[in-house]
Amino acid sequence: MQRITIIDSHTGGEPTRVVTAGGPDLGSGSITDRLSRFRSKCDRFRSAIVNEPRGSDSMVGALLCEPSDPSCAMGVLFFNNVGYLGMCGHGTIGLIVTLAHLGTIGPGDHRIETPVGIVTATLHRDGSVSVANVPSYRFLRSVPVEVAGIGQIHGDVAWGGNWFFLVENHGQLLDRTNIPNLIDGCGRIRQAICRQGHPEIDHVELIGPARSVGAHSRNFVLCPGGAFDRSPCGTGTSAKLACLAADGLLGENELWVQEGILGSTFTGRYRWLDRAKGTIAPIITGTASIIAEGTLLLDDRDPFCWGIPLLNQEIPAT
Ligand code: PYC
Repeated sequence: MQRITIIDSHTGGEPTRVVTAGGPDLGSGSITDRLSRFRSKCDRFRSAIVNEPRGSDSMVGALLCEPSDPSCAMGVLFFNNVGYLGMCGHGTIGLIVTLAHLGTIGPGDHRIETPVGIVTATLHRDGSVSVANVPSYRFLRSVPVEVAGIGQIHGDVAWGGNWFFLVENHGQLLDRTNIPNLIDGCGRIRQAICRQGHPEIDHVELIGPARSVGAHSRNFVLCPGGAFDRSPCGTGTSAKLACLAADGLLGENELWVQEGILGSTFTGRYRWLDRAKGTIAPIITGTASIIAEGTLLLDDRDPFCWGIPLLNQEIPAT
């Protein structure tokens, strides 16, 4: 019987499961070396930790590792029901709140190595967390895509630590009662944009008007494994900020309150890194709540010991 200790939290409704002991030993080397070892040699641990029967399609796992960059306090690998995420904004907020809960860290800045770059997470005295994310940018503006059952739509391709296709003219109601249609529509959009030569896009983000006072827009984000983000998506909000900056619709350090499909919010702002190239440094602020402490038991005699993956989903190429 193998034992893996975990702490679960949620960030605006989106779950994060931090492995605190018993995870796979990924050896040494760069964080990308360890990610490739996780993927090629220990992938069944990923599935066992986040998939049913111990987890769910929306669960994001976080495995801490020694940073290879000595300026970082830790390294982290994020994973989900079908594979690995370059970065995860809600997961970083959940990780920091988890480490504060354990007493491992206190208020202040914490540099964290991820496979797509270093981020700095600041734990504030009120318990909220700001994540200075990796450099983000819009790659393509208003790309036309012919989507089966929907017709032609236009969207922006942008990087915020993961690849996003952001769509405004989708004609869908961004309401939780419409979630099955939103999942179906975003799945079709992702298929169409991937077939059109952008297989790197693993998240689709629909944008619409905000509902709550003080928010600037609402989104719905479909994640690579077919689950939707319950939070406003930290990397998706970073991609959105890059598009707003490129269009001149949001100034440096102006606040942007992004609402997710459940109404929970992240507050974003940015500063320019390279105005000519359209590259920004986004900062996303949110809160997380601890919801469980536990031990996962892995018994090889259990036919579902290594989780029940969604068989119809492709593993993204991250
Ligand atoms: O918050 O960046 C995020 C995220 C990515 C996938 C799920 N959440």
